[in-house]
This record gives sequence, C-alpha cells and structure tokens, in this order.
Amino acid sequence: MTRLTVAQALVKFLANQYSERDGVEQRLIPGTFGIFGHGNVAGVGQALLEVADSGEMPYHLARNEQGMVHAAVGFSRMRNRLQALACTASIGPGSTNMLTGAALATTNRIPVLLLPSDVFATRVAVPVLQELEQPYGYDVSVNDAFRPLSKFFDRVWRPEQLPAALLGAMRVLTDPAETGAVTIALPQDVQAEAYDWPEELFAKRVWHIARPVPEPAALERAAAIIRGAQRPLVVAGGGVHYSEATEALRAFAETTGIPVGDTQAGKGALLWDHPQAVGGVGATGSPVANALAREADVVIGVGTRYSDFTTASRTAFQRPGVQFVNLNVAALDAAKHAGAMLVADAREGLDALRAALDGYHAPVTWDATDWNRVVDEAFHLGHQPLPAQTEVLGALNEEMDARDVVVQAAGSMPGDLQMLWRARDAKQYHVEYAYSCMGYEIAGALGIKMAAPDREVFSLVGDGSYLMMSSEIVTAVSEGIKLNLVIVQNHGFASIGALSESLGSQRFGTNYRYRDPATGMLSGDKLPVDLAANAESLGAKVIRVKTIEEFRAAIATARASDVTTAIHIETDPLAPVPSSESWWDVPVSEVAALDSTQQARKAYEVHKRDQKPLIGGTQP
Ligand SMILES: Cc1ncc(C[n+]2csc(CCOP(=O)(O)OP(=O)(O)O)c2C)c(N)n1
Ligand SMILES: [Mg+2]
Repeated sequence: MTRLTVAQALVKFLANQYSERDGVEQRLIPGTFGIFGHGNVAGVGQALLEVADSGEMPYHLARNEQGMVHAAVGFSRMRNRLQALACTASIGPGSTNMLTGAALATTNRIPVLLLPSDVFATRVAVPVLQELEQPYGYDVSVNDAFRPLSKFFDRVWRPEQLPAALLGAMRVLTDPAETGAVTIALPQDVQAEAYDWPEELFAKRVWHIARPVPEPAALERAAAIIRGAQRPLVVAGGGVHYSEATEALRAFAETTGIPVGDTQAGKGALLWDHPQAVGGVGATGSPVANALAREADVVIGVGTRYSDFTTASRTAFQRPGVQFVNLNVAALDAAKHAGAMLVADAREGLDALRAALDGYHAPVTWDATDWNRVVDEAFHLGHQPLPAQTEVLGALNEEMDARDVVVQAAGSMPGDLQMLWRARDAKQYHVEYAYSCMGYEIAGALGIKMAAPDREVFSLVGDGSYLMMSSEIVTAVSEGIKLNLVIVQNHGFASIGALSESLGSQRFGTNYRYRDPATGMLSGDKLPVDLAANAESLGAKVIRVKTIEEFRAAIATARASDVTTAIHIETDPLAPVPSSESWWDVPVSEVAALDSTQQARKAYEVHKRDQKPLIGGTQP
C-alpha cells in the first residue's frame, strides 16, 4: 500500500500510462496544462509540484482555460491521437472556461483529459466560493455541464472511486471509435485527502490503440457495391490521418483508379499533386471534386463524419440512386447517408478493400487543368490597394516548407484554405473545422508546436479571432515554444459579412467600426486598433508588412527566427474569391420587410430543391 492524496495518486497513475500502436509505445499523458485557483492549487497543484523536477508529469501554465484545451487538442491531433494532454482547472469559472474546449475536442473526435475541480464533497461550509448552489439538487455543480460534451464523465466523491474513474477514462481516451473529451471532476477536499492505494494502481499500463479489421461479410458487401460503380469518388476525412493510412489510401487510389476528394480534417490524405487528388468536396471544395461528387454513383467515405460542409448540406451528391460505402472506425459515422457500413480502422479497411477489389478499375475521368489555373490566379491576383486574402494564403503556401504546418479554425480563411491550399505533406494542413472555434488558432498552434518541435508552425489569425483569444502567445513566449503568427487584419468578420450579404442581410453587425451618430450604425471610421502592437506587448517579435512581396520576405524572416514572431498584414475583405460551385444551407427569413432579404429567400428556395432527404428521392 502507498499512502498518497487523491491528487498525488492521480498524477502518479497518469505518469505510468502508455499507448501502443503498431508496436510503438509512448507515454499516453506526457504532460499537463493548468491554471490554479483555490480549487486545485493545494490538491492537483501540490501533486504536480512533488514531481516537478522528475520529468514524470511536466506542467505548463496556460493563460486561458479554453486555450489550454485547444492546445491539448492541437497536440493530440498532431500526434494522431496516440497521446493526449491533461488539463487541470480550478472550480467554477476556471472549469467552465474549459467547456468550449471540451465540445471542440469531442466534435473533432480528439482525446483530451479534463480535470475540472469541484465543490466540497463534505459540504462542510457550503456554498464554497464559486459554487452554483441549485435549490433542487445539492449534488449538482457547474461541472455537470461537461456531461453532454464528454465521451466519459465521472466525479470522484470518495477516494475509493478513483481507480475505476481512471481506468474508464484511459479506455475512452484510447478507443478510436469513442474518443473525445474525457472528464474527471475532482472535489477540492477529495483532491487533498489521503488514502492507502494498492501498488498495482501505479504499475505501468499499456493501452493498445486498436486497428479493428473489417468483418468479412461487410467487406464483401462493400466491395460488391464498388465493383458496380462507374463513377466512384472517395471522400477522405480526418480518420485517414489518425489511422496513419495515407499510404494505404494512395495504394487504394492507384490500384482502383478512383479519384480522391478530401474534407477539412482530411486534407493532405493524398497530396495535392497526386494525379488522383481532386481537392475539397462540398461547400468550400473545388469545382473538380464537386462535379465528380454531383455525378458519383458510389461515394466511399473514409474516416469522415460527413459534416454539412462536406455534403454541401446534402446537395453535393445528386445522382439518383447514389450509394454510400462508409469505412469508419465509429459506427455512428459508418452508418451515415444510409450507407453500407464498413466499421474498421481506415488503414486496415483500405488495405482489405484494395485486395477485395483486385482487377477493378474505375472508368471515371476528369480534368483539373482549368481549376489549377484559377488557383494560380487567385494566389497571384495583384489586388490593389490592399492585397487579397487569397494572395496571402498563396504566398504562404508557396513560401512554407512542405513540413511546416498551417493552422486555422474560423472566419473566411478555412473556406479559402480548403478550396485553394496545396498540401505537400500529410501534416501540413491543420484547420479545426468541426467546431470552427474562433480562438483555436493561436492556442491550437501552441499544442501543435509542442507535438512537432521539428516543424515550423504558421497560424493564420483573423482580427476577430485574435481579439477573442490571443492570450496563449504569452504561454508560447514563456515556454520558449516558437510560433509564427500571421495576423490578417480586415476590420471585422469578412466571412460572416459575406454570408450576411449573400443572405440579404447587408453585412449588418459584422464590421469593426465606430458607431456613426448620424445613422446609429457601426458604419463609421475604422478603429485605431493595432493588433501588431498588441502582439508585441505580449512578447512576440512583430513584422508589419503592406505588400505581398514584403509578406514573402517576412515569412522567411519569421521562419529563421527562434522566437515567436507575428506578421501583421491588412487585406481587402471584398476581394474576389473563386467559386466552389456548391452551396451551404443557412436559412433565410421566410418573410421580410427588406427587399434584399426577399430576393435572397427566393434564391434560397431554389437551392433547397436540390437538397436530398436521407431516404427517398426529392424533398417534399
Ligand atoms: C467562438 C466563436 N464565436 C462565433 C463564431 C461565428 N463566427 C464565425 S467566423 C466569425 C468571424 C471571424 O472573424 P475574423 O477572425 O476576423 O475572420 P474573417 O471572417 O474576417 O476572415 C464569427 C463571428 C465562431 N465560429 N466561433
Ligand atoms: Mg476579420
């Protein structure tokens, strides 16, 4: 027996957990982010201090709890979900600040271990500072809000409950079908309570990350459907990366001749210059992929959750009788679009399918020449007086090394990136577009760089996102974790502005401007906000550029620097962007006084007619 506090036992246990896949073993939880308050400083904080100089559980002080969860997600995604970080927060607001990160992790199917602190189990002096105190249930705390966001949730009211909570948490973290946010809430008094733990609790444990193989009959059914296909299309999602199945996908594509489109999480699954890579599928995809999608008779989804962006809100696949074959480790995703389910690891499934399709070659053809020219033009517009955003992305795409990583999450950039970016390395493209959370860009980049210190990380940050959460710049500076930030200033929400205009709402409330006393609207002059100065004040080196030539030079300077560097550039939010020849369902007011809204509603109703129901022909 070892006498330790609950928090000390927790840390000791976590330090002894390993993951293993394909014979490679590594620490499952190699570090912890945290922000201390009265809820965890003397419990988990004290336990982390006891091992601080041993390397058993490195501790990283974050600046915002939401940001630290984003960083943990970036880290784990970069490590293909083989490792996860823990996040400890104080009770009340410290913990609820992690809720958005929890939702992001679960939506993206990325493992993170969340350790929110909780109210006194003994209830000796309720209400403790920051306790919710609901009259209908004294056992309810703010941490119950983690339940719907977590793939595993437990609260350790008594020390005896800890081992089961820990084993359950590790199982879900390492289950590729179930993984996401995993939460163990720790009452502040219980954290500090001592208990006699059996030695076995701290034995080294190796969690095997499974590669489930397809059921033979399911494989046969899937292969039979694909064999009958004249115009099949693969939609490659994030699961291809997490399974490290990019080589298997390439072999599958080359053997079968099937073109491969990708999703935001899947980009890079087949590198852009592979003759069978046709670009993004869906609302922000390439017209080449979207034309193939429209005509596809069999869609083979591999590791994709089929978000509405990917399916263009169920308008992307128009051929009557189109069938879906879904290879996914999670049955939830394999069952989508009433598809033939191939529940398996992506690599195992692709290899098995390739063998089962021996002799099959898809007769489908396409031509990407025109589209490649359109991308080249968008990358070199020469837009005046301010450069276009597509030129910023183009310059970065061209100047970055193949192994550098580009990071983005929300605004107008994810769409432009999905449409235009040419991924030259499987891990070059990192856009969080399941939760599309403003504020992920800098925090996520921090975790990505921690996971891949040998790569340069370039985070593209819109002014809106920057204002929401730039605090992890300070963490990067303090930890000596070098980031490259590209702050794209366009004085507001270019994305939602353009969306608003297309829906007849005239960019209302999307510009960062002074309120104009004459009109009462936010339509006055630009604000004197200087985000470069802001980044500089947080400890980043700053390069201000005005032209694309200066920007290219700044990328090289930033790359060569060994400290966190922010490049500031202003772009024209109204510059033209190529069309994906696709659609996204955002409902427009059915009745409106405004003529612009009425016109937009008419266009909306036309698109709605293309929307396919789950079962059956056309929408009623
Ligand atoms: C946390 C969060 N709040 C709101 C939104 C909705 N939203 C999506 S994009 C956007 C504006 C982003 O502005 P900015 O970062 O400047 O990018 P831009 O649109 O100008 O490219 C908003 C408000 C979001 N995705 N995430
Ligand atoms: Mg903006």
